[in-house]
Amino acid sequence: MPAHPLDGTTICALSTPPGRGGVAVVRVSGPQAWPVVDGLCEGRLKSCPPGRAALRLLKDGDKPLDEALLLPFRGPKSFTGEDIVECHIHGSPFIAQRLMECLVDAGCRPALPGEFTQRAFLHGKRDLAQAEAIGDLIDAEHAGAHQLAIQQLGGGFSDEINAFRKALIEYAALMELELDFGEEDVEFVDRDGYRKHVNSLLDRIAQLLDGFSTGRAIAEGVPVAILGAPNRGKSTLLNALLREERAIVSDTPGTTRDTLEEVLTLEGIRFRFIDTAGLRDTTDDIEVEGIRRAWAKAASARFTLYLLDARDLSTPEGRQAAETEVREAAQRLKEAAQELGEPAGVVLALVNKTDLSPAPDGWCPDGAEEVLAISAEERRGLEALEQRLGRDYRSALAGDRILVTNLRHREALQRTREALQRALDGLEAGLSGDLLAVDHKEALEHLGRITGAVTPDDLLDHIFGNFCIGK
Ligand SMILES: Nc1nc2c(ncn2[C@@H]2O[C@H](COP(=O)(O)OP(=O)(O)OP(=O)(O)O)[C@@H](O)[C@H]2O)c(=O)[nH]1
Ligand SMILES: [Mg+2]
Repeated sequence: MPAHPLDGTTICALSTPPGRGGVAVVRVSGPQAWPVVDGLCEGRLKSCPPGRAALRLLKDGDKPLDEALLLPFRGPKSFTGEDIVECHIHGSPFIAQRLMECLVDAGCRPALPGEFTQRAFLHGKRDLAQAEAIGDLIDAEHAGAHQLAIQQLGGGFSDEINAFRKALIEYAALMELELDFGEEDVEFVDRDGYRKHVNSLLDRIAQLLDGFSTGRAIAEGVPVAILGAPNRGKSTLLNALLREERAIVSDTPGTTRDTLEEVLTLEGIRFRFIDTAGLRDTTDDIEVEGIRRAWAKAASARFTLYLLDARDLSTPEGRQAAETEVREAAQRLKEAAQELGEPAGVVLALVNKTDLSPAPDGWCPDGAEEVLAISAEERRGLEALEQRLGRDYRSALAGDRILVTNLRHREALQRTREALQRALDGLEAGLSGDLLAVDHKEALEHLGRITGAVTPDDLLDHIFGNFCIGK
């Protein structure tokens, strides 16, 4: 069992990555933070004003350990809301380890993962969604993920959830009143007003849930599957996008046998390009499995680049065959996405090898949102392709739009929606206030879990257990 974060202990941790570096930071938080560090610098911390750095000699017994820059804070004006001393030491693994040992000998406890942030939450310095945003911020490896985390840290999402809750709490209070006056058959809740309010809330929740797949794709990398019959140039396209000879290219159909995934960041948006085995009828077991994987990857991708060979499109018959091919592929992907419970991705038809034959003018098969002419081999048309792929994601990030990226938040919103829907159904069915109140309260509880206004026991351990130690 992890120790309770507010058990009165003082915790310490190396907050910078282990190993050699210019500076390392050891953080100490809790009621004994000042006295313990004071003891290591011969009582010379006491005189430091909170929030001001001081250069002090830290001692290991009677031997000097390091010259350190100490940054003390007094709770509640600190990150955790408790007394904190940050010790900026020289980045030697030995000094960091020795300092940690001295702190533990003096009565501190090594912090659990995320425990500083957890204490910040428990002291009301951050709500849960903001605390989670700190974890996302640390994990952000590219501009898109960083921007989403910064936005959530700013508290816009929390403010909105709190506003939802506030209005629902007012209704809950009126429902309670109805219960108190149960015998007298009085209605305090204006049924029409309630219906309107809940409906507008449901609309907004639907918007937030719609944004989830976009937000998630930005945070994790937008999956883009490259699909099509053998020899159309799928692997050549992957290599051209990556500017690297990553996949094997040859004029033997069926060269690529398995899916191959590579990450590429284009103007701040991270993409995961997936090259796949050429689609064709075959009895070769390995190829059959490769093709199955190709469809599976495309089904959950946000984009499918469906490759065609420009030479096949020079005749009406060729174009017709391609139309059938693209339409059937798009239909299959749509059904597969439905089965996964995800929105279908966008299919773009890519007419490749336009260096050998021109792309037909104004031609767009059903099922494809757009046709782009390219030559993977000569790297032509790729800029337009990259622009098209990034367009929606860049605009999603550009506005103030709140994008939900956290699975936990999505689940809470879904449950809120279900409970509110039940409350509305009950209203239509003329259920009494007490029955309405059950679903209404459930909705409130699920909303409350997002910001931490409601926190079941295991929730916090689960969330903060995934954080880094020292944060
Ligand atoms: N002229 C021309 N040739 C291309 C172009 N793109 C690909 N090729 C050639 O087409 C052949 C097949 O290319 P690949 O990239 O291996 O095709 P693939 O779609 O990955 O094929 P499989 O892995 O078998 O499904 C190779 O000889 C490439 O050099 C292009 O834009 N123009
Ligand atoms: Mg290939």
